[in-house]
Amino acid sequence: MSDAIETHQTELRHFAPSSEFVARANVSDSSLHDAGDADSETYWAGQARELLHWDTEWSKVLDWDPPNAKWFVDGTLNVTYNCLDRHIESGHGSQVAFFWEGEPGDERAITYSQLLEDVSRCANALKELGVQRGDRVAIYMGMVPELTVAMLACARIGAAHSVVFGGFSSDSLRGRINDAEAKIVITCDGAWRRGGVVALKDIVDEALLDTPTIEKCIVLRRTDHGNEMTDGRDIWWHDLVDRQSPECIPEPMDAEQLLFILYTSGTTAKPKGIMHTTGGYLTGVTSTFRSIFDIHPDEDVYWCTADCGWVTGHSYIVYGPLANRATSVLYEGTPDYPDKDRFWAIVEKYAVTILYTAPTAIRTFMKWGVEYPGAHDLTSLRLLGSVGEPINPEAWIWYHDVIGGSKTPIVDTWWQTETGAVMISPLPGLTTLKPGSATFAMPGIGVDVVGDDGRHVGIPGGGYLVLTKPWPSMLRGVWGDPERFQETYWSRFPGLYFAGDGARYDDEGYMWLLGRVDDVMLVSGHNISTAEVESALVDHHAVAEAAVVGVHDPTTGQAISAFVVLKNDHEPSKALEKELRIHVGNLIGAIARPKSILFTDDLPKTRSGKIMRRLLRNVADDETLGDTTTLADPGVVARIKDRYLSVDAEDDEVDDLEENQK
Ligand code: 6R9
Repeated sequence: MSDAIETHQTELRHFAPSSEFVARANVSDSSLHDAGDADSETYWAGQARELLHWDTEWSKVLDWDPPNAKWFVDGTLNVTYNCLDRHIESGHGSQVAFFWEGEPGDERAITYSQLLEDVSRCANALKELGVQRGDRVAIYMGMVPELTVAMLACARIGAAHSVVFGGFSSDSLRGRINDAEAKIVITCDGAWRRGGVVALKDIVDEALLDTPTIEKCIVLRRTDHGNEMTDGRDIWWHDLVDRQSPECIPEPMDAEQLLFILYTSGTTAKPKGIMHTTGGYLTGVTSTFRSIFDIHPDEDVYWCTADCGWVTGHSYIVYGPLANRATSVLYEGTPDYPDKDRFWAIVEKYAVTILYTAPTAIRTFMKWGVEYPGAHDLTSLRLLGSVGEPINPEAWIWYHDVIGGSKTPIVDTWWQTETGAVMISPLPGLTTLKPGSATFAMPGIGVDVVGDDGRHVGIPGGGYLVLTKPWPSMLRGVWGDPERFQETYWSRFPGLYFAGDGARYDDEGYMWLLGRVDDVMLVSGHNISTAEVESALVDHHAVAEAAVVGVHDPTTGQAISAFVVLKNDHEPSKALEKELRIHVGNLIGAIARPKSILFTDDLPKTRSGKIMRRLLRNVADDETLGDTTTLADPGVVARIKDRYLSVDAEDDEVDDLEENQK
């Protein structure tokens, strides 16, 4: 037991950092916060200069023409030089960058020198295929080291990657490829999942039936289960990449060169291509990784359990850790294969010191029971992290006590695909923690909670979370849709970035995140828009109308509950329910399959025809209905409620954690 101070103030336990942790922490005083508060531009310029190598210094730190920002104007740098070459030049080429653990149990230790060679080969291969600076490359792979290699290879030559999570359907992949007008797609023949094969290449083949911009498809052999190769289009990774030179000059890129596009769900059915650029993004992730995860590159083994298909994988598996010369674990598979102790076996095997995972995973582990972590030596762990959704105090305490042996700080990190890097988090050697609170803004970041009028709500007080100043890793826009960028993030409160989350200050000014305030659901921490699932349901020939809401779920945070009106010639049935769930899974991906479907004869709508999702949410959460006076047909909710209560909501096999974890 450490000397963590535990008090019982306002019913909440406070956890101050132990003196042992403070003694060796990268950040143990308020100097970063003070510098960030004093002048955020100077602060970020200092971080950029101190933590990164620039080929050309910038002429101006920030060019801010709201909502458009340019950071480090005229500065040039190469992301992969910063992530790889410079560590080798400083004598750390033989340090392991990734301990990779395949799901079937195979393993590889990849040093910084090897990683640089692999990245250079892949970069040369892309060049051979005609990929140039500014081109887009789609990546659709499982969690194999070559996924990080492919991302870094793009960065080395100034092509933008668009990683599409391997759980998405062929339609979703096609939509993203076409939106970004990608030239190349890189994939695997298959991915291992619970001992079985997900035939990724077959999904790609289907997507590529209608993707006019794709010229080539590079296929990594992973599962070797046999797949079709299309002449002239498909090339095996081993035929193309392995024969390339292991040297590729890291050319300087403009600080505002597009580094990647990553799609995220919004309030309409069409996902948004969030754009991130080179200099500001790398500054943001490098700086936050160092201070939040307290990385000591010669001692720590860091493991972020996310998939590279999500932003957490981009920022805190690839770019932040590598820029800091971290040694990381990369795991291919699910937490319950071959058994429910796989994560803890990995922590023990690699003596992981820092673990970063999601509340949905933690709640699943709680459900599975303490015997699984209990069977392993977890004493190497010294710091735990959480991301993706609010972590409930009960899960926080379990994580702290059972996984962290009651001695590890927990950094609850709030951020978004759009913010690129963490915006709100404790600094583990400085901040006194409260279970369930993400605590305070990061140094140099302006955060506030405002009311409907856009004004600070006061302390204590609740309202909408906003960011008040531009920050280096901020999104530079929505690919191909500047209006949507303005409309979604910058129009609700003029001059402020609207995050779409509710939040409150407690009486000590700690921040508590309350989940989304818009029509975006958070399922296992992933954004899924109600509109996206509704349009997938309506796409089915039997469906006339559909409304979808996120309802509270003890494991996944929210679960998707669908209300469906069938066309006249169709009857509700269990078989149809199943068919609809499969249909949604096929169109979007398994993560978007509704957990429950209720057939109804009508939906609650306002007189202007807007579906009142709030009422459906109340029905699904079994709460009181509140004000129904604006309904066109007030009786409809009561009828739905009667039906809802009489139907045994089938507890189906929605893949809550396994494939969707961030
Ligand atoms: C990094 C990531 C963003 C949304 C965000 C919020 C929720 C993320 C959170 C959290 C409470 C945290 N969220 N971290 N809510 N506490 N520590 O998750 O990006 O996939 O874009 O999701 O996730 O609602 O707005 P992304």
